[in-house]
Amino acid sequence: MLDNSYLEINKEIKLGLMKNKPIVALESTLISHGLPYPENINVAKLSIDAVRKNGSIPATIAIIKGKIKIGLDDKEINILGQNNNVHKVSRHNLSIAISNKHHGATTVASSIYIASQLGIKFFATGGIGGVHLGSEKTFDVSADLSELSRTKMFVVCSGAKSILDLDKTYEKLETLGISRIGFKTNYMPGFWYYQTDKKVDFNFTKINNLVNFLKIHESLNQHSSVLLFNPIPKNKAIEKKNIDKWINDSIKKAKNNSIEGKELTPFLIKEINSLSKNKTLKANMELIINNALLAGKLAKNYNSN
Ligand code: PSU
Ligand code: MN
Repeated sequence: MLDNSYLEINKEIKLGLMKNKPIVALESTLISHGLPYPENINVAKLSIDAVRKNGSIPATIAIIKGKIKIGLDDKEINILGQNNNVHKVSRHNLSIAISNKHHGATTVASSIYIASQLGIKFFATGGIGGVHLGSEKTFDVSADLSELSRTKMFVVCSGAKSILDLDKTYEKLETLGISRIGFKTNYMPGFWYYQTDKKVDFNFTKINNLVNFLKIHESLNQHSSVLLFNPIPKNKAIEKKNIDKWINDSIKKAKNNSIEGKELTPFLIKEINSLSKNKTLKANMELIINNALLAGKLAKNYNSN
């Protein structure tokens, strides 16, 4: 269990956990390192509203002055959105952030680790991390994947981020025992674009059937998370061929500037937002909020079934 002395859970969530209310955890790296200011603050608040709108309790996770916070107030969201000293915190540097009393934005990996320790079942993000292009040389594979295989969460996302090697990411998910479930899609989504050519393990078209499946996964006591793919709405999606060009150009720039490790994902996203004249930024915002909505709905249904 997590040591209480490093943990601050807000009242509503604490009560919700005690009374077994539906709760959806949200991450904070997308606030501090995935989206620019002030869009990041808007998305953080709109995702919270989206979870609430569908009858669940939102639980955004972050580290503020070395404390793990579950449920953030406006002041804390502002710190994450505006302060330049917010570290990107995954599993490998979680304890470091706490011992140095840093501000930290938690990635999918560290957020689901913390959420699952607390008994929260549902989580929403935009796109998960995965296997990077050129990983055969760099070995750069997001800790999101290994963490998904160690936790038991239901994770709503629009696939893995388009900048990644999505074919390899898809295979790696299977290797790690992580179910790739579509909600109203036969193919794994491509984050900013509607779909890849990778088939989902199953496509559920009805919330009730999906919730029944999640209950079965839970009762089999499989110690791995389920990925629930919710594609970006078709009319908001960007064409893959446009995205591919922006990705190639931004990867070249990253190489020329020796950007690697945890800086790589935020750098590429920022570059592509600028190359696309913020079309990707708009798409990113849409899909994050759309995923929070679905997670809120699923958590609520899961609890009342
Ligand atoms: N989803 C988004 N934008 C983001 C991220 C997800 O729409 O910025 C973040 C998540 O926090 C994810 C992280 O865990 O990017 C992956 O980073 P890396 O590739 O360094 O593991
Ligand atoms: Mn990485």
